[in-house]
Amino acid sequence: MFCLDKCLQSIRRKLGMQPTRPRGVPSSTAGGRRKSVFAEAYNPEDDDDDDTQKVMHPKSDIQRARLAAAVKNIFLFRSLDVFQMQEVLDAMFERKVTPGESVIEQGDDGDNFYVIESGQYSIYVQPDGAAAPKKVGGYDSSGSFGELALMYNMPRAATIQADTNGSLWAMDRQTFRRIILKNAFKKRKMYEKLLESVPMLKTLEPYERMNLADALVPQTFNNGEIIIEQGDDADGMYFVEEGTVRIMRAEHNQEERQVSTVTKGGYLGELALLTNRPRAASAYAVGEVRLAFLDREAFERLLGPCMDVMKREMQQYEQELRKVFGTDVHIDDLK
Ligand code: 1OR
Repeated sequence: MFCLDKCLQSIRRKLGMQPTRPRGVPSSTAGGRRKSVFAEAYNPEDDDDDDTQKVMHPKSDIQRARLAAAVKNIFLFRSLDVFQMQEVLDAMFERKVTPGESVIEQGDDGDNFYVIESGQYSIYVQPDGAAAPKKVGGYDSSGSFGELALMYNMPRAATIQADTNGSLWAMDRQTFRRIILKNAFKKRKMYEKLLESVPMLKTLEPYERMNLADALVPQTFNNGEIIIEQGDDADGMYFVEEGTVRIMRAEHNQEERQVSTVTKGGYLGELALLTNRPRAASAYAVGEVRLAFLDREAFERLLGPCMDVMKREMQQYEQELRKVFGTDVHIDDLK
């Protein structure tokens, strides 16, 4: 069982959100519309798929192909099995937007979740007491939004406005909660502690850390197993959830030597992504190791704010390498 109410309240607090009100009680009136907040508690254990009416929006083959392409890189869809994916695609419907159109208004109740097929969108947030909304970001032809209100039963946290013509795929609240929420909630809970314990990720907003949790994939390795092989092309990076990883490097085809170890809260595999070079060292599990894998595309999309920290830490690698190999080793020359 999840400690659900407590968990949700703590997540809302971290996001700086208002607490939920009982059903039907009006919430803030940003945007001038009447709003109420649904306060039904979510309990994944109570979910029963069988007696729920499945939503079906018929689509042409072309529309279906466009939709499948749009959802391909959506992190929240990653842990769905083929049947769940089928149901989700059936339930989604297209919404065309024009410049200036407001898709979501901060403070409203959550109705749909949206996946972007095309178009540019701005994100505005008006903090409590602020005179006007402030632009905090945007989307360009990809990504998704509108999950927070549906996930945590709170009013819309931001306003999303279309800046150009565009096409969105929407999913109703019930389908989102029945299929997507169950998986995503477990994952966000599972990775919440890990992501809070990684010092580098302190530079991320709580909201950005949650997106990161959606993108992570759990992996386990047994004692001695190779995680990364020196010279390989890089496909992603890892965060250490549990256990120790030994980093070994061979200079000029000689025997491997240990250059460092990485433990809980640390990370590895980012260097090749940052330098666009092959793996500079190998990594082995010491005992059983639990890792969270982040692929290259998600790394580029989500870890922008951490780049400076990672680059600073790269210089430490040079010092470690010099200690082990005694030569003047530069990260940029590593092969
Ligand atoms: P929602 O259902 O609350 C508005 O409806 C959506 O905007 C929200 O779900 C998110 O999908 C999306 N903080 C909160 N919501 C955001 C943010 C955001 N960015 C996009 N959304 N912040 C921007 C972080 C870069 C934090 C601002 C302090």
